[in-house]
Amino acid sequence: MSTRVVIVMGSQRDWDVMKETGAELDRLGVDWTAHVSSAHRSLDRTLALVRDAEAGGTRVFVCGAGMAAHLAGVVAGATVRPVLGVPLPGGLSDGLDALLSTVQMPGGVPVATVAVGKAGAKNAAVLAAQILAVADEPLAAKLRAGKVAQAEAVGAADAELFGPRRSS
Ligand code: RP5
Repeated sequence: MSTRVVIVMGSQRDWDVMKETGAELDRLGVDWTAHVSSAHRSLDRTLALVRDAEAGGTRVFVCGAGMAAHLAGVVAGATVRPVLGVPLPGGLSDGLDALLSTVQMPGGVPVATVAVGKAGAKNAAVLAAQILAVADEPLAAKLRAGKVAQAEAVGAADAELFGPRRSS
């Protein structure tokens, strides 16, 4: 039995960003596991990992990689589950290389690509949860509560900076 979400990253150095995905999934109560497995350096291991996870019941893959970031695309080629790609900073233009490598997939092999870096890693977790929530009403309720909390935080920030709202 596999976790519903599997996070894969190309290098152990990617964990500093990709741990944001795990932290957000924890906040949402979604089970996950993470692995280091490179599309370039350990292709066979990556393919075996994806096939085993899918056979074990994994619903969504989140793949983080930097530079010539082919990991999400390779995983997408090996599964029919949704693949979310997180481009990681550090290469050319601090992640522009990874963004283009992750997002520019050929027709028929989609990778849902999120923002570069920590915001993207967090959003990949939220998006994975939204995919799961299509068939998980308690999780959908948590996501709705998260939206309400976000809106309240914006209102609180406005009030803190500029005082209570006055009607005109
Ligand atoms: C990518 O190359 C990895 O995802 C990592 O972001 C980048 C550099 O990897 P290391 O050489 O630091 O292991 O495949």
